[in-house]
Amino acid sequence: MRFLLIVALITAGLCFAQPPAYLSYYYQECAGTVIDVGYYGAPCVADWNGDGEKDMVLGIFTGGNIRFYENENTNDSPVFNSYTTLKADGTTIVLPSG
Ligand SMILES: [Ca+2]
Repeated sequence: MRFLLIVALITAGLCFAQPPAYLSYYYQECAGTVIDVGYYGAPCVADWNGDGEKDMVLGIFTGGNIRFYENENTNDSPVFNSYTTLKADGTTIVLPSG
């Protein structure tokens, strides 16, 4: 009985599952210039400073720094004009790579 229930759930999932929808990509800019950190950039979007607008925190493989880009516009149309490098106790955070 349990086996039939599992088969029925899988079958229903296959029949009604929708294919994933992907948005097209775009290049994010900062002060009118495309942000290019080389290989293995690791972006994360979150309201970092608590003002209600989603910012971007970007880990950079080369050098191991972490940049903070404050969103100066809305969540639907973010604008980044500068960045700061994250620090801990006044010292720039450097993450080792490799
Ligand atoms: Ca914010």
